[in-house]
Amino acid sequence: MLDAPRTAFPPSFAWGAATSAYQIEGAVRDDGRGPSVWDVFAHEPGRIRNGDTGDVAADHYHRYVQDLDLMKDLGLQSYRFSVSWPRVLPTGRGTVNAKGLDFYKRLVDGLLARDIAPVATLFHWDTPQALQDQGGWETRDCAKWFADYAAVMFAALGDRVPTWLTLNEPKTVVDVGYTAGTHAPGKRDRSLANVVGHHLLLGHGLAVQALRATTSKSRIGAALSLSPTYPTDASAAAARQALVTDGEENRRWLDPLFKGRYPQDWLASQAPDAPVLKAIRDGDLAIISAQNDVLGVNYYGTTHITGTGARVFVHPTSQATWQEISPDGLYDLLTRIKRDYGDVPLTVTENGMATTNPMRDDDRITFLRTHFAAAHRAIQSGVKLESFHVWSLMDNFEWAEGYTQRWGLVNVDFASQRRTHKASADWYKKVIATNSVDA
Ligand code: GCO
Repeated sequence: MLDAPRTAFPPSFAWGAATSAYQIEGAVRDDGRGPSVWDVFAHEPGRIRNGDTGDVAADHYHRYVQDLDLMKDLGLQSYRFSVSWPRVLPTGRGTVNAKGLDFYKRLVDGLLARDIAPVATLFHWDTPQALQDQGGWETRDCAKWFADYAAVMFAALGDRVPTWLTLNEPKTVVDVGYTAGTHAPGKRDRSLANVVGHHLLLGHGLAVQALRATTSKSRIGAALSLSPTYPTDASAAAARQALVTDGEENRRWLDPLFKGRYPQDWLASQAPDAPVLKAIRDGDLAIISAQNDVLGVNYYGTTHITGTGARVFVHPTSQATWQEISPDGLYDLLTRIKRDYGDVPLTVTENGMATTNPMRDDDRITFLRTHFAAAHRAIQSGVKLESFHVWSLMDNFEWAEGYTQRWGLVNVDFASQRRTHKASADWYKKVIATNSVDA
């Protein structure tokens, strides 16, 4: 039997996978690491499903060499990880913890030795608890503290990490950490949340400045979670409501970064005395919109909005019930970014699904195949998409869901810490080896 025809990607395209520090590292008290908001939050009763924590997670801190070999075996060309801020700076600022920093030096060296490009995220939600005790991102100072930490990382690894990402999904911190309260730090205050959102963006801008102040030739940008938003019908009301949601989901993050302003309709929707309006100071947006070299796109699915502003699902979901699976949405999103925000080089920094099939995850294969095909169509349409990182390399601590949702290409048996390729890992290995996807 002949093999199915395959869709070839450009020769320079890089295939990767993504993880984040708190979700995989464990070793939360090793070698002088300080606590983050997630350590504290996960240990509060009732916060995480089954009382799970990231104390051990996938024990990657101790098993990183084995994990590097796993990546090499898959053929990964790019690996997106995050740095635990309190591992490097146990109280968030001041004295550097050499042992913590050394872990990331060894990780990066190990990647480079295996010809895997490191993509380092500086903030994947694990604010040092010592800074949270002083208000964390609620205070404007946190943007500066973050840039100082970023400068430490650039001094240590600036040249060896070709791509830096400042923030991962500021939207999730705002919507889930500060509004729904189901992520750390577990607050429920929308007006405070929006202040946090502004300070996160300011931290991004100051970190970009910090990189430019070094001799590093590395590139830098942010990783945003974006969701194309559609009205459910042709009515004017649905169009209006979808625009409001698009403002929250997408434009309030993209416009400051790429246009140097918040969307007018989003600003107008804030109460006249909303604290965020005072938090935005003269000059902030110039800092926030300083030229980005790259944009990381975390894409999980679409959002459909009715004329009354309700979200409805018109496509299937996954075990993660917030996820509406639509590969076409990825095409729409990538082409929209090019159309509305210019030709910034893009990387998919996360895309994947949770499945309940621990090993024979054919649903994940279908998911990835169709999303890779959508990415390919976007490239054909002229989008500068350079690389794709599957979320996730391996099963890990899925935040409030603990270990109940498995997002990995590689299965982790959390009792023995044994790693085993799922069907999707073997399938992805062939994608990478052939730089093509079976149609
Ligand atoms: C994200 C999170 C990941 C999640 C993944 C699945 O950036 O959304 O970075 O940490 O695990 O999205 O929910």
